[in-house]
Amino acid sequence: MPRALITGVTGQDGYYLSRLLLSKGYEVFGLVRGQNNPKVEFLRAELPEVKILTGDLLDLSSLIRAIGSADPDEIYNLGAISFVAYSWENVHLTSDVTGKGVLNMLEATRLHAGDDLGRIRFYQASSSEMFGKVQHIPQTEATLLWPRSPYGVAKAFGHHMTINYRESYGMHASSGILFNHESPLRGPEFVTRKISLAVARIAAGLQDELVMGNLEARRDWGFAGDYVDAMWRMLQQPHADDYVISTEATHSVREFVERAFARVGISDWERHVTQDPAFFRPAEVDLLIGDSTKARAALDWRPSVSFPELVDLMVDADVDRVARGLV
Ligand code: GDR
Repeated sequence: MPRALITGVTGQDGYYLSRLLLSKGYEVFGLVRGQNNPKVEFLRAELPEVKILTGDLLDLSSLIRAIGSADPDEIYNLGAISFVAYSWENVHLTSDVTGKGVLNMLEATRLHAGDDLGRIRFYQASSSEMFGKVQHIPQTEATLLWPRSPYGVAKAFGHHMTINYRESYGMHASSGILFNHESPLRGPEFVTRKISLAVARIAAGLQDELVMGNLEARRDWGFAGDYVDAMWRMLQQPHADDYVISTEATHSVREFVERAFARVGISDWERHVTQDPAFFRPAEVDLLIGDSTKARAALDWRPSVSFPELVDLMVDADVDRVARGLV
């Protein structure tokens, strides 16, 4: 039975990846920080087979201990402070967790693997946010990184450190440059879930207004369930590498809002939407669209959920939650 260790297991991707690996017969270990994370209870209830270990990306010795007890064949480093807007307010913490945390995981993996460095396969969750002020459209693995947020800078550090461990030590360390990926499990601070939740509540008469930031930003949005499959495929390759994972379509936040309201039968959506400078960012990533040709060819991967399907499935899930009195 292959063994996998997932950091950030209580996040959206941690859930979908755990489910995927369990369905493939893996023994899955999930790293959580501390005792009081309410999302651990959700994971325990939904996927009780996942074995919970404690450790902190900031604490190298805790990571060495966790890797020692899981003794994994594959490590998926999904743990990070992942909300971009928050990263300006917590620059050092974001740099430490999202950036140096990757180094700690790579180092703990290297120390555990000993002489046989190729025996543990390592996945780093890199991000399209690293492209920032985009230098090429669409973005590929070779596009220059020009991050536009402390989060993006920290992810770029982790990305280059992963490549360096691969090249310096021969580790099987791959970096997935994942574009935005969403699901009904997305946290409500991210724009897609903020919209789907508000639209469901407005449709039910529970609230009247959706307060937004920049409606013109464009993103390449896919479904998280598809993207964790790409992570797994990367680690099944004979050689580690870097891959862009994207749908190759871009849409504005405005289009997301419009489609979400349409799903609940509201056409005069402007009546419900206002904008507040508080939700604008000090520096914006205006346009993301990924070229995932390499992943599609080498990993035989492609997304299965289109933009309108994604909006609809998220809105439907929140309409259902509202009907059940959960949100
Ligand atoms: P992003 O995701 O920063 O792309 O990072 P987010 O959903 O937060 O923002 C997307 C775009 O929407 C604009 N926007 C708003 N965003 C939020 N959160 N709230 C608003 O009210 C709002 N109004 C407009 C933003 O300005 C932005 O342009 C996500 C995260 O999952 C990262 O961890 C990941 O690395 C990248 O995707 C790929």
